Amino acid sequence: MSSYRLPWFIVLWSVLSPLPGTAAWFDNYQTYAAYQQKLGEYAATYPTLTTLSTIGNSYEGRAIPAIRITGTGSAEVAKKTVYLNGMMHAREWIAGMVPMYIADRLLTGYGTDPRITSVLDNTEFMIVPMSNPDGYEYSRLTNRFWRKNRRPNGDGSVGVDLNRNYGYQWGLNSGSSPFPDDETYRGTGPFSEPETVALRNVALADQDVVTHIDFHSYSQLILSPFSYTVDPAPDQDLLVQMAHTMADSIQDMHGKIYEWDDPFLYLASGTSIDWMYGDQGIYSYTIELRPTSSNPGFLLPANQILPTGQEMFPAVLDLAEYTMQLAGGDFDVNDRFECADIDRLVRGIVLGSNKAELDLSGDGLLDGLDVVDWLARAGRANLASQASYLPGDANLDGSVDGVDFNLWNSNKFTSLPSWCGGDFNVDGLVDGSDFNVWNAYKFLSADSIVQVPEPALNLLLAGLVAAGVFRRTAF
Ligand code: 0X9
Ligand code: ZN
Repeated sequence: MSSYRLPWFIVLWSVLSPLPGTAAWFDNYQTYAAYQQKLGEYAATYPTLTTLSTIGNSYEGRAIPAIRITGTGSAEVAKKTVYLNGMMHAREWIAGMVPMYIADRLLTGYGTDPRITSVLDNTEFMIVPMSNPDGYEYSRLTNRFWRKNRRPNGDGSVGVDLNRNYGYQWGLNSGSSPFPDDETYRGTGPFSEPETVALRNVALADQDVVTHIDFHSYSQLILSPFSYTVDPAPDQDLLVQMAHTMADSIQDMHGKIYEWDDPFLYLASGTSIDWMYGDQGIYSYTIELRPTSSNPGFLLPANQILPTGQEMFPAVLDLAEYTMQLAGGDFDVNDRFECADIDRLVRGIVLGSNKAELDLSGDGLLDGLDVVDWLARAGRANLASQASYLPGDANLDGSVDGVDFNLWNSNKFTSLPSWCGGDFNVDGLVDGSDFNVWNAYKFLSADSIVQVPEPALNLLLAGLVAAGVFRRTAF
C-alpha cells in the first residue's frame, strides 16, 4: 500500500521501451515471407555476427533459410556448433517462433550481456527456424492442423512426416507408418524428402556440431535419443543430466514444468534426434514446447510466444555452455579433468568416434594433437599453473614415476586403448613403445613440459603416425 508513484512518463517509457524480444514481431505468428524478411534484417543489422544461407528447397520450391550466428571475440576452445531447427511439423507454429526468438536474443545481447557474449565467442549457432515451409503455409492458409510436408504421394494423398523420414533405423513399423495417408507416413525411403536432406546436410557439412535441438509442440517435454527403441542410449546419463539442467532453467523463468526424466515418449522411428545422435554422435533433443495438453494444443495463443521464447532462451544457453565444456575436454561434464576424459579421447582416436567434441584441436582430425591439447588443458586446470601433463603420467598426478610404471606394467602386452592403463602413444596397445615413452620422461614433473614441449609432442605423434591418423568424418 505504497503511496509512491512513478512519474507518468517513466511508466510510459518502461512499457514502450524495446526490452529484449519485446518487439511486435513476437506478438503474433508470422508468415513464411515475414520469417524470410526478419532473417534478412538480422543479417543486415549484424553483418559481423551472422551468415544467412539457404540450406535447400522444399518440395514446392521454397527456400529453407538458415542463420549462422557467432561472436567476433577470441575463443578459449576450438568453436563447436549448437544446431537448432524448428517447425518440422507444420501445425506446431510456436516451434518456429522460438528459434527466431533465440536468434533475436543472441544478436541483441551480444556485446552487452556477458553470458551471451561468452557463449557466442566460444560456440556457433546454426538456426533453421522453419524446416517445413510448404506445410506451414498450407497450415496457415488452408488446413490449420496440417503436420507433414506437401509431397503428393501418388495415391491421392499428400505429405510425408519429416520426423519419420531420417535415415537411422528408418522404416520400422513400430513408430512409423508405411501408409501414405497416415500422419506418421515415413516416405518411400530414408531421406526421400528434400526438407530432411537439407536438414541432414547441415550436420554433414559442419562436422563441429556437438549439440542439437529439434523444436516441436506440444506437451512441455525434453526428449532425447533413442526414440525407435526403449533401450537407453550409450550416453543416456549425460543426455539426461543436460536435459535436467535445461528443465530447471525453464522452470526458473516462468514456473513452467518441462518433463526431462523420461526421455522416452512413444516409439517413433526415423526421427531427427535418432539420426543426429545415432549416426553423427550429436547430443540431440526434441523439445516439445507449450502447452501441456490438447486444450489449447497446437492453438497456443499468440500472447504466449514471448514467454515461451523467454523460458527457452536460458535453456539454450545452458546447452551452449555444455557444448563449450565438452569442447574443452571435460567429456563427461563433471567439472573435472580425469582418466575418464582422456581415456574417452584415446578410445575415440583408436577405435574411431563420431563425436565432434573429441577434436579438441579443431583441425577435423582425431589424432595426437588432440591428446596433446587435452594434456595441456587438463594440466592447467588441475595443476593450477602453466603446467601440462607429461607423456607417461598415467595417473595424471603431475609426475612420471613408479606408480605410472606399475600401471603400464600391470596392463602390458594387452590391447587397451587407455592412457591411464599405459597406452601413452595412443595406438591401442600397451607395449614396449609405451614403456619407452614412460622411460623418456620418468622422474620429470609436469612443470618440466615448459622446458621440453617438443620431444613430448614428437614422441606422442611418432606413435600416432605409426598407428595411422584418424579422420572423424570417415566414421
Ligand atoms: O512424434 C513426433 O514426431 C514428436 N512429437 S509431435 O507431437 N511434435 O509430433 C516426438 C518425436 C520424438 N519422439 C520420441 N522421443 N518418442
Ligand atoms: Zn512435432
